[in-house]
Amino acid sequence: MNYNILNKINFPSDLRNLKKKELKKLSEELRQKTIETVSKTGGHLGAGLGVVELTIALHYVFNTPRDKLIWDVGHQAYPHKIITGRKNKIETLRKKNGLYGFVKRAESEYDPFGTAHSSTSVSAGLGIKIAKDINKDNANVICVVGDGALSAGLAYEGLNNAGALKKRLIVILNDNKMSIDKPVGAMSTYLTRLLSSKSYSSLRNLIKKMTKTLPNNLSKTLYRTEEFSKGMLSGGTLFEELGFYYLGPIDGHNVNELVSVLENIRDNKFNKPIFLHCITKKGKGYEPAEKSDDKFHGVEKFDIDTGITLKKTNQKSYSQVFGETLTSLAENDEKIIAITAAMMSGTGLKHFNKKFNNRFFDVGIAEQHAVTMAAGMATEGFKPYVAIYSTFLQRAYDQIVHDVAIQKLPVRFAIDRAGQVGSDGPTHAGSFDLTYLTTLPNFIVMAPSSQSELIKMMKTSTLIDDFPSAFRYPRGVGNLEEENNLEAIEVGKGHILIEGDDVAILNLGTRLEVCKEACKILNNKNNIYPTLADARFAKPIDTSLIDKLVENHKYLVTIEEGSIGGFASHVLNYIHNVRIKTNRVSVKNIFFPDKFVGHMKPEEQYEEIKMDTNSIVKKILNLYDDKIIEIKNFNLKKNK
Ligand SMILES: Cc1ncc(C[n+]2csc(CCOP(=O)(O)OP(=O)(O)O)c2C)c(N)n1
Repeated sequence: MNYNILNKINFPSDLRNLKKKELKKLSEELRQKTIETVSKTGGHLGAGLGVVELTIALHYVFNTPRDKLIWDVGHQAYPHKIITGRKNKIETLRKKNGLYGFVKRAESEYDPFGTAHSSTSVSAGLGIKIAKDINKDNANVICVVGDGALSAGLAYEGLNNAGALKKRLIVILNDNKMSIDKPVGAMSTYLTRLLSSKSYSSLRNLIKKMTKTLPNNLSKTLYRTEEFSKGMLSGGTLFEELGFYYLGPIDGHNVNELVSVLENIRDNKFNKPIFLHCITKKGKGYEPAEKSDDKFHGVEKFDIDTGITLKKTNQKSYSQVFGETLTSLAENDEKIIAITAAMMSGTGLKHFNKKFNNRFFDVGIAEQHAVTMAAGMATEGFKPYVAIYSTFLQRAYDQIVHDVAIQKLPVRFAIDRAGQVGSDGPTHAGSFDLTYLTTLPNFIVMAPSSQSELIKMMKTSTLIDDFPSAFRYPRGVGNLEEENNLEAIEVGKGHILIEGDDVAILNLGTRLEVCKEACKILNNKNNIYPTLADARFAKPIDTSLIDKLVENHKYLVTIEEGSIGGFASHVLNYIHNVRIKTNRVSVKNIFFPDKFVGHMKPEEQYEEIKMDTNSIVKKILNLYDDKIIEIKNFNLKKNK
């Protein structure tokens, strides 16, 4: 495609020089540019394609960056990035040092608030609006929120407060009738009802209602516009009850109509928040996306003509292994229930849903509710498995503490995307769950070092009926060695894999392979033979294993895929505060650094934070430092 118009647009100020009639053509070009970009970079596509017209209309009408525009989740913001000064960098999306795949304040003045976790936009926008009011700055604040994001409690907290405060906040509902999978819940049904509402046809009454409701000349202006005659206002009682002016539903792909409506909103001095309901299509304008089940929500690089993913692997992902194993376990245990918070496909639960639909619950983007609901089920003797990504589980921390841990309820947490997650970057990294879970009394926390270990831990978790338990596993694929081994392991016990000399590596999680490689290098190049142990449990820690490692080694190195305060802290606490007396060992803890790690490939991230094979080798050699020769002599007892 020739980007005749898009070539002239670098910033919204360029866009505002266009004639209205050029906007439709620009929409086509921007849509094509977005498809072309994501086919090369991978990332989120469907959501961006659904807001192309809205993006253009918003920047055309509002005075961004002075007016503040907040994209909820931020995964739909690629078209926004292209027309806000980042067109030339757009192919660096999600790559090391490139553009972020969500919205990041540091990236552009057009991004007033960072987003990636959903449903934050209304609260953030309201905060900005309140601050602007205090500063007597009348800039507009616009939040664009999806229908999926409206399943989260946080969105209502924001709407509720905005209505009460009567702030002139503009909330645009991007209603595409999709979350990642099909949206769930009563709100979703309500929005569908609004759309098919009979009041659509009784326009006269609506006009009357609007004339009464809206201040000054807004209703009159709207009345005149073409889009209004198609039925601007068709009810929206719930949002009106919350204190908003509700407008819509309108066609979110008719860019000229959008412009007229937004101009009306911009130019009228309404004295309470406004809620504009736009109907859009996820994946709009790209046939493979429109036809696919998930509307190309998140994709790898693909061939534009066919929409077929370029990168294929035969290996199973950890999520897949989790989903398949839970399905097998559920076959013999009718108490098992699976719960997801809007991530059925992402957590590998599609198959479980098909097979045990009555024991599968997708609660929508509602992590807090998922956890407390699971706690309720556990009181009735069920075995709820709450499958949530590490990063999203952060939102449910109070529920984990108050509803689960204090009551010692046997909720099982399947924590996906633990550790670094690659191109989704710091907003999605699973860095903290080891820390925030192991600090809780009554919790059992496991971290498999392989997919076979994950299966064993899942079997183990079915037997843990007196405590809450969690197992955390990474994004990506693994080598599944023992597919059907549903053998439980002993709670709180690790095991030694390689017996060695004076340095012991106590690994938790999937860095084990890297540790094995590091051992080989140390063996072959440095004549150092570490002991290598797999801790399996971050809580309770295996104190007899630690005793053994402490007593027989000069150095103990712990490794985990998480932040400070997790597994290592418990090991150190045991050595220094419980054992106290026999402490001859020097301990080195390897965990995530005290910084948010940027987006790049996972292997690049582990290299950057010095948890790759070579860095681990170096760290172990550094322990020996200049005493290496002395230690080698000291260790003659070993016969490697
Ligand atoms: C707290 C939280 N949970 C889960 C997700 C994963 N997630 C990203 S987008 C999305 C669907 C959002 O649906 P919607 O708001 O309708 O936007 P759409 O993708 O349809 O444009 C989900 C569940 C998230 N970003 N944040």
